[in-house]
Amino acid sequence: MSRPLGGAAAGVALVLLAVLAGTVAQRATDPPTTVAAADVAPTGHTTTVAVTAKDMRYHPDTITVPPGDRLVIELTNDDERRHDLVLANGARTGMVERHGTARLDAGVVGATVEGWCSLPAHRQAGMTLTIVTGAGTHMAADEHGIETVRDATAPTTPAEAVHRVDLHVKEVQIEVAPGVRQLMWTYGGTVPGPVLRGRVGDVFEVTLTNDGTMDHGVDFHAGALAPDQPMRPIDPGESLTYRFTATKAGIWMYHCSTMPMLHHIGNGMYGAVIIDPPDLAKVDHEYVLVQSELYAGADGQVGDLAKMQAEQPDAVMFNGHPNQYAHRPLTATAGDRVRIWVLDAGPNRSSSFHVVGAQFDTVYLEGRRVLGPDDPGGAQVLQLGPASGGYVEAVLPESGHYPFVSHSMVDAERGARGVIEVGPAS
Ligand SMILES: [Cu+2]
Repeated sequence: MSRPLGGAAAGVALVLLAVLAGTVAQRATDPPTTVAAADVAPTGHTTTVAVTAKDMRYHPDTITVPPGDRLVIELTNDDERRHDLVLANGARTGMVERHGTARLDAGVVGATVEGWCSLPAHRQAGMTLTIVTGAGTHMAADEHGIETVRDATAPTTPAEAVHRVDLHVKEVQIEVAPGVRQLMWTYGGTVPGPVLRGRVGDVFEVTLTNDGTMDHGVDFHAGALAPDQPMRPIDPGESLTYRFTATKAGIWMYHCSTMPMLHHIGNGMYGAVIIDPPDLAKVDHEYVLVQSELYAGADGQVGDLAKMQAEQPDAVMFNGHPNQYAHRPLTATAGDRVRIWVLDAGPNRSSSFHVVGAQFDTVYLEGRRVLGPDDPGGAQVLQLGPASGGYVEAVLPESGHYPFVSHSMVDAERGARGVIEVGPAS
């Protein structure tokens, strides 16, 4: 009945590896990142789980199986199109017609197994499923698998010309991916930190207070000044005032200024400041996406500096959680003009931001509009290096699901992807 402690610990490690190494991506050919099924003693039990395919999702999309159990998945396709389910261990249902059912024998499960729909683009649109081993059968995770989804809606530009901002450094436990908690260093308790917004000429008076346990600081790219005093690291319990005038438009990064910055940025200390260009038009929907990488340390601990140095992210993500908008899409209506601000916080990876099915007619890159609706050409990506940003606009022509990704596909598979769900025009 009870399992040895080692087994329980391994279970935790499996969950961690599962979600991070394979949120999306594990190819069947990948070397196993977890113990092989053969390493687990079969229990002789079979766990049977009903999974429904609907709206380009599997419900549930995370299944927990006691290690050593045989898993059988009974798949019902309640969608208006064909789907299948393929597992990284080679098991597959074959094509399931609309309103059809299929039974998949996943075998004895001793390690994490990723699954997906093999129809073109379905996996990218969010049809993924993760089987993890652990106590209990049906994991209580809700549909999106993590506790919170960050609202990607851009804040409106406040009327005032002086922005007084209280920014507290907090070292907090965050569920960065389903079942994976990390001790993140944050501005204000979230990763990324709050999105600040103003106009050219505005003054930002930021009071930074260090509520953490080690020294931290801040560097706002949105203002030009001598770094010596405002960017100095401060001890726990200390505060400083960082005052800058936003003289230039753009989406600017802010981040911790304490060495090694790779570790402080890599562990969550970054955010965006939007300074509106003077001629910025109103659009139907305006979103902000901050791309960054996750380098997970041990469960509940800080990020792994060695992985950051080796540039081996466990996940690449928008607004702090891999895949969050694949499961909780951004929304728009057919014919709407959508503007998406994108900042690449890195710390290491570039972004090649693309919306599947859309063509950008407007591109604003690092302080300059490089493409507008009157130009005969269009753009397919917003190309960003670490610590650069801009925005794109597109009119989404008809209702449907438009995935967005970093088109560096390895990063899309690591979690830098989401969906814009476009409803019909009324
Ligand atoms: Cu810091």
